[in-house]
Amino acid sequence: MIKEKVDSMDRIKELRQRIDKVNQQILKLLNERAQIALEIGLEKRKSGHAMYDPIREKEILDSILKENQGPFSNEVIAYLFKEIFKATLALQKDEFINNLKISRKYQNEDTLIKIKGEIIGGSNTTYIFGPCSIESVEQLEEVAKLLVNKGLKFIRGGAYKPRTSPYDFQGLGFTGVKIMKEITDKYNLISVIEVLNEKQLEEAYDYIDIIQIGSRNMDNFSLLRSVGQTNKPVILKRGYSSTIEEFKLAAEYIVSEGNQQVILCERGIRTFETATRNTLDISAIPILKKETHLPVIVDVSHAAGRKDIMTLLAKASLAANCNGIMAEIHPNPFVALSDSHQQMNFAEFESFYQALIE
Ligand SMILES: [Mn+2]
Repeated sequence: MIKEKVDSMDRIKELRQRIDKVNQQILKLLNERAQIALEIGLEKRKSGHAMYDPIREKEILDSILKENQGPFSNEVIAYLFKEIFKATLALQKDEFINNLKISRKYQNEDTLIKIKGEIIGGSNTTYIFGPCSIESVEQLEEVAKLLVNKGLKFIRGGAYKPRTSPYDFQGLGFTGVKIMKEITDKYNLISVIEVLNEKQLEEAYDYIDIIQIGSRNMDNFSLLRSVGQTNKPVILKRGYSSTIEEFKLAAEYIVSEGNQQVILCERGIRTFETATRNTLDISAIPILKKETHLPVIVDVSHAAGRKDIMTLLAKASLAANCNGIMAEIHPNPFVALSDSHQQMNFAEFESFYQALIE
């Protein structure tokens, strides 16, 4: 009896050792398979083939099941292999995303953008305020004085306005750019101006400090490539109907051309909600910060489209670890030529800004 027990124990021990060995082999083969799949993925991407090929997957599965002699049933084998296929596809995707130049895996340290003695990114909080549109020297100068009084360095203002209707005010164009240059020179400020196309980029380039690519142009890939070939920082706004991955790939367009000075700007996305102009995607902030090394700022004006909740949205964004806040202010929003309802007047701005810095 005792002898039998000892024999059985020995037998189990021996079988377990064989299992251990087979596990090692499966592990090795799984990773060998994954490695080959990664190479296939790379070739597919280069040649423009789709990553997921259901017909090929079915062919593989059929040929495997044909060879199946059990004891596992075909159903179980099919299930196990489908899990392997799924994991492989996810791996191919991860590998691609992690190899992007904007990826945190590609570069672990935060990208710091240095401009006129200021640093955007890292542990810095950057505040960028100004009118929706530049309307006159007087208007922009009033805003500039307010900012200088607060020790703020950045001023935004639209010269080329992407408006929903072609009959709305389209901005002062190059005249607006020159007004901005005059004011930033006079008050030693740093300007942010949006350009909508290559022609405007060329025309305005020497006059502006930071180039903005607006939400409607996030997937204007030729414009992205063009700003990627410049030497100036770029604020890239998220397309209002773009996923985080599409947003990251748009930034990659710029960085892939050699310009790493990209600031990502979350500005709300279009959802079914109508209480706000857009829905501010707070979760995009920690995700972008985690997955990329680029600074992330938040435009609270366009996200909400209403002033009454702007302070709390900005606070929430800062709590989510963003690198800066952008908002629209105007000396007299009632008569503003664009976005009049969402721009803060100076009194509103006072309490807004105070709430953020205290
Ligand atoms: Mn605006």
